[in-house]
Amino acid sequence: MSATQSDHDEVLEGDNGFVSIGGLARACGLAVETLRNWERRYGFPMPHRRGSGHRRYPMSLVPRLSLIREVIDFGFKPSFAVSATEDELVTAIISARGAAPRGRAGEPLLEIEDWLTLVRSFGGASLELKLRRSIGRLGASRFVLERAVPFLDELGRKWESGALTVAHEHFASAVVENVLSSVWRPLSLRPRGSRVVLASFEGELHTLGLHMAAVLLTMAGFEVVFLGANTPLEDLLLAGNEPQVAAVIVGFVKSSNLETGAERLAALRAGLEPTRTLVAGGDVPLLECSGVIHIKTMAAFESFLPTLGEVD
Ligand code: B12
Repeated sequence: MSATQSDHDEVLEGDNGFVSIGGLARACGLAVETLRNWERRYGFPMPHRRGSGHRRYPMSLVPRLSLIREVIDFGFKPSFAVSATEDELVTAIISARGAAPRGRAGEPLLEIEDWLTLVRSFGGASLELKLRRSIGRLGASRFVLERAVPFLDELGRKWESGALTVAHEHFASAVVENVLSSVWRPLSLRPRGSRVVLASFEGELHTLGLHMAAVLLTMAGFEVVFLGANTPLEDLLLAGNEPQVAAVIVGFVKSSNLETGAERLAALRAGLEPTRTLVAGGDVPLLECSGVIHIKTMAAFESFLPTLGEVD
């Protein structure tokens, strides 16, 4: 448990890094009443008290309380979750999700939980800094595969369940997009190989998968021509038939219109030079289309890259 608990009756001078019980409850997705109950029953989280008697909590409690809430959401008892160590909480979440941990058990989970805490408080600068540090530590490809994908997945789950709002989701995706493009854009200026065009079809606004693909492509030496979201078919054909283009890659997500998607893929294939590889990326039930390679995951995409044309 946190060391700050020992001096809980200290009268605090300022609010720097401290929040009210309501603020803490909002930041970790718990009810105010729950926090009061746990304080009575388990002695955690124990607040500092202001002169007025109001409770004040350090923000550093948020990641641990968020893990506790998640463990309880998976059906574990509060008596276990509140007194468990961080490792026990992480293990409980991993086993409940049935997910295989990578590297040191729970490390990605804790890191992602920390980022989600920053998303809840719209901590843009700190979130960006932490994502960049993670890239520095893991390298860009591993960051994409082992952090960015599960982070956005968790963000989507929390958005779907109402634990995070549209504002949080927009905010987080803008930060991720900025960080990813700041990795791949400079690399794309010094290509060692052919060009690859990336886009999604008209009506499709999800582009983070394309940015992740751009990171993997530029790390492998390709030059990326990024057309992004909402691209009309004729523009894709124009860019895709330019010289030096090895491939055109179209991204799909669960909400994409797959019927028009399949039609447009067929039209794109028919209009592209036969030498251009055409890839449909995304874990969606796309109809098979001759001459189109469907790649469902980022990990599979990374394995596919060496076949995409020689880059020294
Ligand atoms: C960020 C986001 C947005 C942002 C996008 C911002 C941006 N710049 O991209 C904005 C706010 C625009 C948005 C809008 C909407 N969204 Co949205 N969004 C998301 C979120 C949180 C992340 C999506 C994402 O980019 N993930 C990163 C990618 C890489 O992960 P992934 O999609 O799981 O992809 C995996 C594979 O498919 C594959 N892959 C994906 N793309 C590619 C590309 C290539 C080349 C390759 C090889 C592989 C590949 O790799 C990934 C893992 O290996 C998801 C939640 C989620 N869990 O996915 C919802 C989600 C996709 N959105 C959803 C919805 C409903 C919408 C809206 C319709 C909401 C609305 N009512 O307006 C609109 C649609 C707008 C439109 N016309 O396209 C739903 C779709 C549900 C469904 N089954 O239909 C989701 C799943 C959220 C949810 N759980 O409800 N969204």
